[in-house]
Amino acid sequence: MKAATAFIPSFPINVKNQNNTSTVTILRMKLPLHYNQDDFIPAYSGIATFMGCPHTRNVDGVDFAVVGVPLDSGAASWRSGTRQGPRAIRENSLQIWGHNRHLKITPRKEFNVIDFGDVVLEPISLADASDNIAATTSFIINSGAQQLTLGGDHSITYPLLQAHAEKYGKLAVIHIDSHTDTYQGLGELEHGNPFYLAMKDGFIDPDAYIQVGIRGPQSEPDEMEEAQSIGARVVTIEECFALGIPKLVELIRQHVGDRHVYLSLDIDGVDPAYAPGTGTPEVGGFTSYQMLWLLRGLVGLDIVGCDLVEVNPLYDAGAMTSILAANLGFELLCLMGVKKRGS
Ligand SMILES: [Mn+2]
Repeated sequence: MKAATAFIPSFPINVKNQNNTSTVTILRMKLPLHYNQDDFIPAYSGIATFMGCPHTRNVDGVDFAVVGVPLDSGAASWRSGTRQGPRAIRENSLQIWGHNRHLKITPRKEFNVIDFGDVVLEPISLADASDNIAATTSFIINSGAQQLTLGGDHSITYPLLQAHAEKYGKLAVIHIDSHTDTYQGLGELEHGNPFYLAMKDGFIDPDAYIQVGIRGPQSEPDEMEEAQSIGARVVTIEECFALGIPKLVELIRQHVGDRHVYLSLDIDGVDPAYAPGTGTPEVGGFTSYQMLWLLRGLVGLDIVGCDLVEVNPLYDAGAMTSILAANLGFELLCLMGVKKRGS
């Protein structure tokens, strides 16, 4: 578990001019960023990877791989644009210097963390896109790395669960969202039914699936019952706020226990006052501060993989949603890091 290999040449560099007659020395910044001793460039400079992690497809010896899935499912129900999500999150992650004071971890210092880049997708075939997401994820996690996936709309969680269930067996799932995404009448995979299909296909342990933050006008009166009928413990936003974050965290922890957990975070679980850049915003949700503490409260759980979906930069304001998403992604990385470290 040593720091990732440099992708920036060592400094100082001597550069010859065209006639090979003289050299100029390029100096580096005096302090490294992102806890990477090779990362001597300003955060606003260079090509944006998640938290400045080296971009590589080589997963040998990698502890954590950040993977983008730039996808709008064809049946996106309202505002499309989540295909722009991974790039916006990466760009706004560069200000995250690297140490988590609350979880007491510095992931890039303690682990080999890479930005794998994006899954290669077929935009005109959701089925092909889904297959590619599952295959790429299997390639990464079967190497021993754990994956943090940046979406993309919520349809991507189906192949992500598929790949993780192939490795770990039926998964406990913590699903933070304003919508149940267990709609049964939609037919083929899209962003309203990934958890229904994943449950039907045996990827989720029905005794350990919890939905957190559910709210909004419903399309049918029995939406909650529909989710409950496949085993979901539906925690509405009213119940979340009545409990408060510490007791909510306790409820979630008890529901998943010591099983392998997959955590899926839809940014629309956060109130659109804090995260307007999303496809189907629902008012009356978590604040960004509550969401940070909800995640931190899950420390110690055996979280084997995570995704953060539905960021839509086209409807963002001042990049506030992407900045929040980048920070939530950092918290997810830290949760997995603390578990992997052993405390
Ligand atoms: Mn969702």
